[in-house]
Amino acid sequence: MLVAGNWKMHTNREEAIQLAQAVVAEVGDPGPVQVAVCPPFVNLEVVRQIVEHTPIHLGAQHMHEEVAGAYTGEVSAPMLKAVGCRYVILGHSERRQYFGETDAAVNRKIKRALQYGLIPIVCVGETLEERQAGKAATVVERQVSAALDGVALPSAEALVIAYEPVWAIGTGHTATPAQAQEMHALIRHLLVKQYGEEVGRALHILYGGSVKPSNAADLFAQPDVDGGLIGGASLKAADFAAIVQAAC
Ligand code: G2H
Repeated sequence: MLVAGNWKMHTNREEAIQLAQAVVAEVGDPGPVQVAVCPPFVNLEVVRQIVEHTPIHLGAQHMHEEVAGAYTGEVSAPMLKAVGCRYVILGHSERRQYFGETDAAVNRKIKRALQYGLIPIVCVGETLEERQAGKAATVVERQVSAALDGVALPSAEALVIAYEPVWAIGTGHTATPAQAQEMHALIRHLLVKQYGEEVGRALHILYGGSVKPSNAADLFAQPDVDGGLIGGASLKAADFAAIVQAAC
């Protein structure tokens, strides 16, 4: 199980310090559950100082596919690695929607992240329009296949998929456990096809989209749901800790 908090564009420096300290205190020892927080770039360093030597891992929300160069405003895989990141979220629907991130770009970023020993948390998910048109499975299948095209994995721990239906993100409308399981099973099938039974079954598939303490346990109880990518609820340490607890 893996529970990762995506802080998005929230927390100034002081708020990030306080939230990270509270997460460390509230989560305590999560046992076998892996836990990560993904603050904004500018707060990675202060959060690293708080979470290092604790069970909480550090992740970033985005990265550029090139290693260095004239890309104003961007941050690269070796930079994230050097600041202590273990994870990097790639292809979040907000990046796809507002910043034009394509399946092909996500694919290149995954390869770069793996090259630098970062674990990509690769987000996929359909929009409401696509779901209503009966295209949810086709869209997710396309996103997963394109993202993983030519991607070799050294182990099942090297990469994570997050299924985040766009209609459930920050809207309060969570997918039902059955809806989540249906899509996770499809993703599992694709992973097994590409990486074989052992790795395909062991890869983590997270659910994301309005996960809260009240719905986490039911979602995590689904056979192919291996944890969650948590947005809004990760900004309250007690809620985040309760969600981690639901994964234990
Ligand atoms: C989906 C999720 C975290 P929220 O974006 O990635 O956000 O939990 O606020 O829906």
